[in-house]
Amino acid sequence: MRPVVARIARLCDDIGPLLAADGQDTVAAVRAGLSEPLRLAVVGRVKAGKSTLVNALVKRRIAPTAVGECTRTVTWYRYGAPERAEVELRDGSRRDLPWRGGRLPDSLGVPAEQVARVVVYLQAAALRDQTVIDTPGLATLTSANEAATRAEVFGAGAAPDDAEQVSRYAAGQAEALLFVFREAERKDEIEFLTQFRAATGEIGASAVNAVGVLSQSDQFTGTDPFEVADGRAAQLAAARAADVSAVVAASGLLAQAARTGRLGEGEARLLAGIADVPESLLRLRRTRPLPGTDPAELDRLFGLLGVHGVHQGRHRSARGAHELVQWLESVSGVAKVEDLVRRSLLSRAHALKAMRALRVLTDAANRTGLDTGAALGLIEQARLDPALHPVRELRALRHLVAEAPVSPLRAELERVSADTTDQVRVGLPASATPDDVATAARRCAAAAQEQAAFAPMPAEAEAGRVLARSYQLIAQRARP
Ligand SMILES: Nc1nc2c(ncn2[C@@H]2O[C@H](COP(=O)(O)OP(=O)(O)OP(=O)(O)O)[C@@H](O)[C@H]2O)c(=O)[nH]1
Ligand SMILES: [Mg+2]
Repeated sequence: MRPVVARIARLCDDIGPLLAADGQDTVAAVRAGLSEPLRLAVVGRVKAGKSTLVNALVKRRIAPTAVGECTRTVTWYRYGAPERAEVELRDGSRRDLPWRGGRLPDSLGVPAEQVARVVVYLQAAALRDQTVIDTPGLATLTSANEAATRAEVFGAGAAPDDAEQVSRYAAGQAEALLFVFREAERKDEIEFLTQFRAATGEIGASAVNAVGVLSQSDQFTGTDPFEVADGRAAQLAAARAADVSAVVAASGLLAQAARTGRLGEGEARLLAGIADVPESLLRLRRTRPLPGTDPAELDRLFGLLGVHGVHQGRHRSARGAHELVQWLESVSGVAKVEDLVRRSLLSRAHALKAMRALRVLTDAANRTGLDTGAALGLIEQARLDPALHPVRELRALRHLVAEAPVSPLRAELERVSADTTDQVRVGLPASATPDDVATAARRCAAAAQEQAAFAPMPAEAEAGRVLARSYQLIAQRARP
């Protein structure tokens, strides 16, 4: 166990006896969650393309993307064997769901208001280091069912008399967020983030725990829709720098088609066969069927690939399914999404887990403390422990990005707070000796201290102080 996580585990053990029974349940759940993969919630407005993207990331066509009950519930995709699905009810009980052909059933067999979430266990490589949480699309952030989604994902926003529910699900929530935007310019997409932030406050999205995807990039207009989408994604990232660390454009649909094994040689042949048909005739295919092609098969292809995917994919199919799938994978941008998640979120998984755990434990102490003062005292003690320094780094980074986004300290703090080696943290090659590391770390600490002293903004001063401490700790680790 990493020191940061081990320290939280010890805090859980110490604090449990000071809380009432439901607080103890919360603590037990937090402790159990420490050894699990990072929980990444995929959130966004209704029909943004969340579930399609989840399928692409998990490489299974499992998340329902049409209509049906399952698109209205929170679904967790976790690593596990045997592959199965269960529904967890609000009273805490669980029921197995029928699991035929690796698909979720259309109906959950229980009234929707009793359902807390669906949990699907898959042996998918992508789930080894992240649990992906697909959420129902939010139209606005005001209505009651959306408050329930918020409570499930963040433990925030539930009515105060709902304390029991909050505590039960407090343990079951996200540690990182992936926002899915459908269009860059739409006011309600932008407002969504702002409202989301207001509704979730301190614990909501920030540049340390959230990334963005501008989805459906195949649908943008222009000779190269993907290029247009990339430009919009960059604008969106600049405008929302405090809410998400970056935004990349992607087509979940094309990625899903490439990765979920439904494109074979038959499909490639069909596409290659219509390579020379004018687009105008393809559009009229329903009223004027194309000679030699099965209209139902063609429709199915349009469903799998969308209009742009079919039009362009026709010219990438002559050499068979392999060529087509490779093209889809590369234009879909899904690898950029994975890379962003890895760099910005998975690389900080332990600190993100600790950050959320501290918040949940503080909540539990305030709400259920038998001796609240003593419980809060233990939390304070833990916060000051050098083992929890990674959490202070994340806090400082969050403040810095919000208040002084172009500060030169940002890149430094990002590098130091990432899950990497002390050599990299102090800017040395992997071959550097402990002595080299200690010397460099002391030099960096002095520089950071000086920056803190002369910083014009409070967030920069904080960043400088925290960095100085980070370097001191590195020096101590190198030469105890
Ligand atoms: N062309 C295109 N269509 C997409 C893409 N992603 C999703 N869609 C379509 O958009 C519709 C909604 O997709 P979902 O993935 O279900 O969206 P969602 O955000 O999960 O929707 P809710 O959960 O109902 O809010 C489906 O018909 C998808 O096929 C994409 O990248 N390109
Ligand atoms: Mg969905």
